[in-house]
Amino acid sequence: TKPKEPELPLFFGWFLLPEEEERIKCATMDFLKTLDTLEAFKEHISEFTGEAEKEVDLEQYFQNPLHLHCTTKFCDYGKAEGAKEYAELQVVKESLAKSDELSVTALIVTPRIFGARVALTETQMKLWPEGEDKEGVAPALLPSVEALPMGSRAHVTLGCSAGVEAVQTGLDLLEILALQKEGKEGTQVEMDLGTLSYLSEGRWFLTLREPITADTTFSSFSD
Ligand code: ACK
Repeated sequence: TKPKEPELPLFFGWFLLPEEEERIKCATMDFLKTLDTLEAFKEHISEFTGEAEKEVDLEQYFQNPLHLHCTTKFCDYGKAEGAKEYAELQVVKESLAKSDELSVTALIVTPRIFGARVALTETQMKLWPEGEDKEGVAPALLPSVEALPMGSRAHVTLGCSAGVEAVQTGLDLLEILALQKEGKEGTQVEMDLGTLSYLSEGRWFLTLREPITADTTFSSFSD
Protein backbone atom coordinates (compact mmCIF):
# COMPACT_ATOMS: atom_id res chain seq x y z
CA THR A 1 0.00 0.00 0.00
CA LYS A 2 1.05 3.55 -0.71
CA PRO A 3 2.02 5.64 2.33
CA LYS A 4 -0.79 7.99 3.25
CA GLU A 5 -0.24 11.60 2.17
CA PRO A 6 -0.07 13.99 5.11
CA GLU A 7 -3.35 15.84 5.36
CA LEU A 8 -3.46 19.49 4.53
CA PRO A 9 -5.07 22.00 6.91
CA LEU A 10 -7.90 24.43 6.29
CA PHE A 11 -5.36 27.27 6.36
CA PHE A 12 -1.99 28.50 7.63
CA GLY A 13 -1.53 31.78 9.43
CA TRP A 14 -0.34 33.77 12.42
CA PHE A 15 -2.57 33.22 15.46
CA LEU A 16 -2.80 35.83 18.18
CA LEU A 17 -1.92 34.60 21.66
CA PRO A 18 -5.03 34.45 23.91
CA GLU A 19 -4.08 37.46 26.06
CA GLU A 20 -3.29 39.45 22.90
CA GLU A 21 -6.66 38.52 21.47
CA GLU A 22 -8.39 40.09 24.46
CA ARG A 23 -6.30 43.25 24.26
CA ILE A 24 -6.95 43.70 20.52
CA LYS A 25 -10.67 42.96 20.88
CA CYS A 26 -11.00 45.61 23.62
CA ALA A 27 -9.07 48.27 21.71
CA THR A 28 -10.95 47.68 18.48
CA MET A 29 -14.37 47.49 20.19
CA ASP A 30 -13.71 50.93 21.66
CA PHE A 31 -13.24 52.19 18.12
CA LEU A 32 -16.55 50.63 16.97
CA LYS A 33 -18.36 52.20 19.94
CA THR A 34 -17.08 55.63 18.93
CA LEU A 35 -17.61 55.18 15.21
CA ASP A 36 -21.37 54.67 15.39
CA THR A 37 -21.78 57.88 17.39
CA LEU A 38 -19.96 60.10 14.85
CA GLU A 39 -22.05 62.51 12.78
CA ALA A 40 -20.05 61.58 9.65
CA PHE A 41 -20.98 57.91 10.18
CA LYS A 42 -24.63 58.68 10.90
CA GLU A 43 -24.89 60.54 7.59
CA HIS A 44 -24.22 57.26 5.79
CA ILE A 45 -26.15 55.02 8.19
CA SER A 46 -28.53 53.77 5.48
CA GLU A 47 -25.60 51.91 3.90
CA PHE A 48 -25.66 49.68 7.01
CA THR A 49 -29.33 49.60 7.86
CA GLY A 50 -31.02 50.08 4.49
CA GLU A 51 -32.93 53.01 5.99
CA ALA A 52 -31.97 56.54 6.93
CA GLU A 53 -32.69 57.59 10.55
CA LYS A 54 -32.41 54.03 11.86
CA GLU A 55 -29.60 53.54 14.39
CA VAL A 56 -27.03 50.78 14.41
CA ASP A 57 -25.04 49.34 17.31
CA LEU A 58 -21.87 48.21 15.57
CA GLU A 59 -20.84 46.07 18.54
CA GLN A 60 -23.95 43.97 17.98
CA TYR A 61 -23.84 44.25 14.21
CA PHE A 62 -20.57 42.29 13.84
CA GLN A 63 -20.16 38.75 15.13
CA ASN A 64 -16.78 37.85 16.58
CA PRO A 65 -14.73 35.18 14.83
CA LEU A 66 -13.44 32.25 16.89
CA HIS A 67 -9.70 32.83 16.80
CA LEU A 68 -8.09 36.04 15.73
CA HIS A 69 -5.50 35.33 13.06
CA CYS A 70 -3.89 36.56 9.86
CA THR A 71 -4.26 33.94 7.12
CA THR A 72 -1.20 33.35 4.93
CA LYS A 73 -2.52 30.48 2.80
CA PHE A 74 -6.08 29.18 2.58
CA CYS A 75 -5.58 25.48 1.75
CA ASP A 76 -9.13 24.16 2.08
CA TYR A 77 -7.73 20.75 3.12
CA GLY A 78 -5.82 20.55 -0.16
CA LYS A 79 -8.58 21.65 -2.51
CA ALA A 80 -7.15 25.16 -2.96
CA GLU A 81 -4.62 25.65 -5.74
CA GLY A 82 -1.02 25.56 -4.54
CA ALA A 83 -1.94 24.22 -1.10
CA LYS A 84 0.40 21.24 -1.17
CA GLU A 85 3.29 23.26 -2.61
CA TYR A 86 2.85 25.86 0.13
CA ALA A 87 2.78 23.28 2.93
CA GLU A 88 6.00 21.78 1.59
CA LEU A 89 7.95 25.03 1.48
CA GLN A 90 11.01 24.97 3.73
CA VAL A 91 10.20 28.40 5.14
CA VAL A 92 6.69 27.20 6.09
CA LYS A 93 7.96 24.06 7.83
CA GLU A 94 10.64 26.03 9.68
CA SER A 95 8.18 28.70 10.81
CA LEU A 96 5.59 26.36 12.33
CA ALA A 97 5.10 26.94 16.06
CA LYS A 98 7.43 29.97 15.97
CA SER A 99 6.47 33.26 17.62
CA ASP A 100 6.17 36.40 15.56
CA GLU A 101 4.91 39.92 16.10
CA LEU A 102 2.27 41.37 13.77
CA SER A 103 1.80 45.07 13.18
CA VAL A 104 -1.73 46.41 12.61
CA THR A 105 -1.65 49.75 10.82
CA ALA A 106 -5.32 50.38 10.02
CA LEU A 107 -8.86 49.29 10.85
CA ILE A 108 -11.62 48.86 8.27
CA VAL A 109 -15.39 48.80 8.62
CA THR A 110 -17.85 48.03 5.81
CA PRO A 111 -21.49 46.87 5.90
CA ARG A 112 -20.09 43.33 5.64
CA ILE A 113 -16.98 43.15 7.82
CA PHE A 114 -14.80 44.67 10.53
CA GLY A 115 -11.09 44.04 10.08
CA ALA A 116 -7.52 45.07 10.79
CA ARG A 117 -4.93 45.71 8.12
CA VAL A 118 -1.60 43.98 8.80
CA ALA A 119 1.68 45.39 7.52
CA LEU A 120 3.98 42.45 6.84
CA THR A 121 7.72 42.67 7.42
CA GLU A 122 10.16 41.43 4.79
CA THR A 123 10.62 38.20 6.74
CA GLN A 124 6.88 37.70 7.05
CA MET A 125 6.50 38.27 3.30
CA LYS A 126 8.45 35.04 2.74
CA LEU A 127 5.40 33.21 4.12
CA TRP A 128 3.01 35.14 1.87
CA PRO A 129 2.22 33.02 -1.21
CA GLU A 130 2.69 34.63 -4.59
CA GLY A 131 -0.64 35.32 -6.26
CA GLU A 132 -2.60 35.01 -3.00
CA ASP A 133 -3.64 38.66 -3.06
CA LYS A 134 -5.77 38.11 -6.17
CA GLU A 135 -7.45 34.86 -5.08
CA GLY A 136 -11.22 35.20 -5.64
CA VAL A 137 -11.00 38.87 -6.66
CA ALA A 138 -13.70 40.05 -9.08
CA PRO A 139 -12.33 40.41 -12.65
CA ALA A 140 -13.22 44.12 -12.70
CA LEU A 141 -11.01 44.74 -9.66
CA LEU A 142 -8.07 42.58 -10.81
CA PRO A 143 -6.05 45.29 -12.60
CA SER A 144 -6.14 47.58 -9.53
CA VAL A 145 -5.25 44.69 -7.21
CA GLU A 146 -2.32 43.70 -9.41
CA ALA A 147 -1.01 47.25 -9.10
CA LEU A 148 -0.92 47.03 -5.27
CA PRO A 149 2.20 45.83 -3.45
CA MET A 150 2.28 42.11 -2.62
CA GLY A 151 0.81 41.32 0.79
CA SER A 152 -1.74 44.14 0.59
CA ARG A 153 -4.49 41.67 1.46
CA ALA A 154 -2.93 40.71 4.83
CA HIS A 155 -5.50 41.26 7.59
CA VAL A 156 -7.15 40.02 10.75
CA THR A 157 -10.92 39.58 10.54
CA LEU A 158 -12.42 41.11 13.71
CA GLY A 159 -16.07 40.54 12.86
CA CYS A 160 -18.58 39.74 10.13
CA SER A 161 -22.17 40.86 9.75
CA ALA A 162 -24.89 38.20 9.64
CA GLY A 163 -24.46 35.74 6.78
CA VAL A 164 -21.05 37.06 5.69
CA GLU A 165 -17.93 34.83 5.53
CA ALA A 166 -14.52 35.99 6.79
CA VAL A 167 -13.00 35.74 3.29
CA GLN A 168 -14.83 39.03 2.61
CA THR A 169 -12.43 41.02 4.82
CA GLY A 170 -9.48 40.61 2.46
CA LEU A 171 -11.65 41.43 -0.54
CA ASP A 172 -13.09 44.58 1.05
CA LEU A 173 -9.61 45.64 2.15
CA LEU A 174 -8.27 45.35 -1.41
CA GLU A 175 -11.20 47.35 -2.74
CA ILE A 176 -10.54 50.12 -0.21
CA LEU A 177 -6.81 50.21 -1.03
CA ALA A 178 -7.60 50.41 -4.75
CA LEU A 179 -10.01 53.31 -4.16
CA GLN A 180 -7.42 55.13 -2.03
CA LYS A 181 -4.85 54.74 -4.78
CA GLU A 182 -7.26 56.37 -7.21
CA GLY A 183 -7.58 59.25 -4.75
CA LYS A 184 -11.24 58.49 -4.06
CA GLU A 185 -11.17 59.33 -0.38
CA GLY A 186 -14.05 61.40 0.96
CA THR A 187 -14.72 62.85 4.41
CA GLN A 188 -11.82 62.70 6.88
CA VAL A 189 -12.33 62.79 10.64
CA GLU A 190 -9.59 63.02 13.26
CA MET A 191 -10.06 60.49 16.06
CA ASP A 192 -7.94 59.57 19.11
CA LEU A 193 -6.61 56.48 17.36
CA GLY A 194 -5.91 58.13 14.01
CA THR A 195 -7.48 59.52 10.84
CA LEU A 196 -10.78 58.08 9.68
CA SER A 197 -11.73 58.32 6.01
CA TYR A 198 -14.86 57.46 4.12
CA LEU A 199 -14.67 55.65 0.77
CA SER A 200 -18.30 55.51 -0.43
CA GLU A 201 -20.82 52.67 -0.05
CA GLY A 202 -20.37 52.32 3.70
CA ARG A 203 -16.60 51.78 3.58
CA TRP A 204 -14.55 53.32 6.44
CA PHE A 205 -10.77 53.23 6.89
CA LEU A 206 -8.96 54.28 10.05
CA THR A 207 -5.24 54.91 9.60
CA LEU A 208 -3.75 54.32 13.06
CA ARG A 209 -1.49 57.05 14.44
CA GLU A 210 0.53 54.32 16.17
CA PRO A 211 0.49 50.75 14.88
CA ILE A 212 -1.00 48.16 17.26
CA THR A 213 1.33 45.18 17.63
CA ALA A 214 0.28 41.67 18.62
CA ASP A 215 2.25 38.56 19.54
CA THR A 216 1.35 35.52 17.48
CA THR A 217 2.34 31.97 16.68
CA PHE A 218 2.58 30.72 13.11
CA SER A 219 0.50 27.59 12.76
CA SER A 220 -1.89 25.58 10.64
CA PHE A 221 -5.58 25.31 11.46
CA SER A 222 -8.10 22.55 10.77
CA ASP A 223 -11.67 22.63 11.98
O1 ACK B 1 -10.33 36.25 7.80
P1 ACK B 1 -9.77 35.20 6.98
O2 ACK B 1 -8.45 35.43 6.35
O3 ACK B 1 -10.81 34.75 5.85
O4 ACK B 1 -9.75 33.85 7.76
C1 ACK B 1 -10.60 32.88 7.26
C2 ACK B 1 -9.87 31.58 7.04
O5 ACK B 1 -9.52 31.53 5.67
C3 ACK B 1 -10.72 30.35 7.38
O6 ACK B 1 -11.91 30.38 6.69
C4 ACK B 1 -9.99 32.67 4.99
N1 ACK B 1 -10.56 32.22 3.71
C5 ACK B 1 -11.69 31.49 3.51
N2 ACK B 1 -11.87 31.25 2.21
C6 ACK B 1 -10.83 31.82 1.55
C7 ACK B 1 -10.44 31.92 0.19
N3 ACK B 1 -11.17 31.36 -0.77
N4 ACK B 1 -9.32 32.59 -0.10
C8 ACK B 1 -8.58 33.16 0.86
N5 ACK B 1 -8.89 33.11 2.19
C9 ACK B 1 -9.99 32.45 2.52
C10 ACK B 1 -10.99 33.33 5.88
